Amino acid sequence: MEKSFDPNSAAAEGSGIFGLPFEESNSSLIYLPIPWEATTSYGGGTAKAPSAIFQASYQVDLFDGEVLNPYEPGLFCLPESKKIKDWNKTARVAAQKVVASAGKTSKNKALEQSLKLVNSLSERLNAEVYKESRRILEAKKILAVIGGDHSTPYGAMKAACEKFPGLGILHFDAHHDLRRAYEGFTHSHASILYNVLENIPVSRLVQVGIRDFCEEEAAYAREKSGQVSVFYDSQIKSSLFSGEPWMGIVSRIISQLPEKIWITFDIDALDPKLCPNTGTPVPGGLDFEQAVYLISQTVKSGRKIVGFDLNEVSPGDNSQNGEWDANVGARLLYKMTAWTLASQGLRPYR
Ligand SMILES: [Mn+2]
Repeated sequence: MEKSFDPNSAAAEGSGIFGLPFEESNSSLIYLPIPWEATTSYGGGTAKAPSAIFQASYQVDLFDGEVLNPYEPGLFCLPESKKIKDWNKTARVAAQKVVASAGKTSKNKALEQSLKLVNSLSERLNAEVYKESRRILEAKKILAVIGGDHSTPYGAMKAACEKFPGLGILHFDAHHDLRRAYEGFTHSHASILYNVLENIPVSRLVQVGIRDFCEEEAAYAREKSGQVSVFYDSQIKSSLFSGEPWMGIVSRIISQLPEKIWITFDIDALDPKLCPNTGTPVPGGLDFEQAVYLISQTVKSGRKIVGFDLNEVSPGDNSQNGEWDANVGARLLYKMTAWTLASQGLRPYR
């Protein structure tokens, strides 16, 4: 770390994420930003999340009351890929046409072409994220993806599962994301965990906060009950309302997790007061401290977080209150970073 760096002062103009002075080479944890929202079906803006979170990260204080100086092992955010930005633009225009047709693309040549284009660009994106993720993991660094919509971390989970066989997924979300090819898009944000379960040999999927889903997704989760555990928001709330402490619910959730985990965090798992501009907000959900407590207890149980992603943060289309979403996103990113480093023995905690 540079001698001039002072963790107590405001972030210097032009400094790295969280106002830090690190380079990729001297960082233990690398953020991979993916400005992609091709298949977003409702509110947009999540492609702008990586840069909005980066800006908002300057406001996050580096001191953490639980994990000692989480920034010390070095945190670095890669620049956004121009290529991915271009793919996103092209895919988004094509996807809008398909979405407008409400999935009725068959027998319409132009729409079929648009759908094909979106699906092939999604595959290219997945390959690119996978390649970058492997590069980071092979350099023995910790990987964290900043989306983008929820389809973005697919390649990262694939790479992480190859490196850490038996990997389990801890999934925060308002949605199951178990749809098969939502609106015709093979790699829809609403299909990410379906695609993971079908194609990546994860040992467990534990979903938390789920409260907006279709019958088919719930049935699929039940079919896979040997591998998938769901903690629906309604069940969580009814346990809380009848007096079970959050600590008890948390330990039931953790008991479903294997030793090594990837966290995939859709910001809409949280109460929408914390993410008003996210693409598909749903009333209810977790509070910030409940989510962080679950993550911290997971680490204290001895489990290891090998990497994580944060997705569906949206600064919104008008900048009026979009800064708030990015602010919450940056704070959650820092908390997940802190506990990931703690779980790997890189930082002491209490
Ligand atoms: Mn999701």
